[in-house]
Amino acid sequence: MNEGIYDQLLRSYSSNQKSLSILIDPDVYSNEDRLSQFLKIIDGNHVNYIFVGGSLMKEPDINPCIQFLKSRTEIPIVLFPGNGLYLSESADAVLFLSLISGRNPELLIGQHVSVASAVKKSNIEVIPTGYMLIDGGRPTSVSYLSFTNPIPNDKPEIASSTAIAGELLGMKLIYLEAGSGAFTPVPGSMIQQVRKAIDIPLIVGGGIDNTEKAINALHAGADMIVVGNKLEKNPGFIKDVSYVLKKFNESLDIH
Ligand code: 1GP
Repeated sequence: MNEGIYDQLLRSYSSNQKSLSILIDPDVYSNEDRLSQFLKIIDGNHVNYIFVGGSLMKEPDINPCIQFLKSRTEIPIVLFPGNGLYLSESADAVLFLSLISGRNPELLIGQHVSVASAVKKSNIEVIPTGYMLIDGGRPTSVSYLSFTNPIPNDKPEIASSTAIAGELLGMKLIYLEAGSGAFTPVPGSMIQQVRKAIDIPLIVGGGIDNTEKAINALHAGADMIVVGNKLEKNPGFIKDVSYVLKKFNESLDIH
């Protein structure tokens, strides 16, 4: 039997091997030409996962996008739904996100109930994920659309307690999110504290738009970093960030 995505994540976590995911918004990469350009850009670089998702889903049928990607790349495709309403069985896994930093019942459990039967019936691997929004220095699409307050970025103890609660509730991943295009990414001190507090893999994303920020997140203990926006503006960034990741893993003696 093939190793599932979560097994891969656990394996990397146990061997302290860091991963890089690229987030693409299907509303931006909305046709085969754009998707082909994207695949050309990442080709030859070290990318572990492609996350697909966005806050506004203008095109609710993401099947064509996922199927196209699956036909052109071996990189696992993971759904990162901005809302609970889209699913593609062609993807390798879906992050079943509960926005545990917020107190909006729809995003804690409500939308999950609406899609639960369909998700359960599908063959897709489901990864329960505690999703935590951290103040990134300005309102982002996620904070606006989710009707939730992000955790202040100078309150690492709130973040770590929230992450522990997520783990105790059975979540298999914790995702610290500063929001796409955040001015400031999740601070290293917060990543460090959350990392120490939990025993499950930790994903960090939002506002990672230069190599220094990527290195900071990795040093602080992120098991995976996610980069989106910056690549839309500067595709060349993929080389820099994937090089940083490779060097980081090599420095930990992992090749
Ligand atoms: C994924 O929202 C992020 O967690 C992506 O953020 O677009 O700022 O890289 P950026």
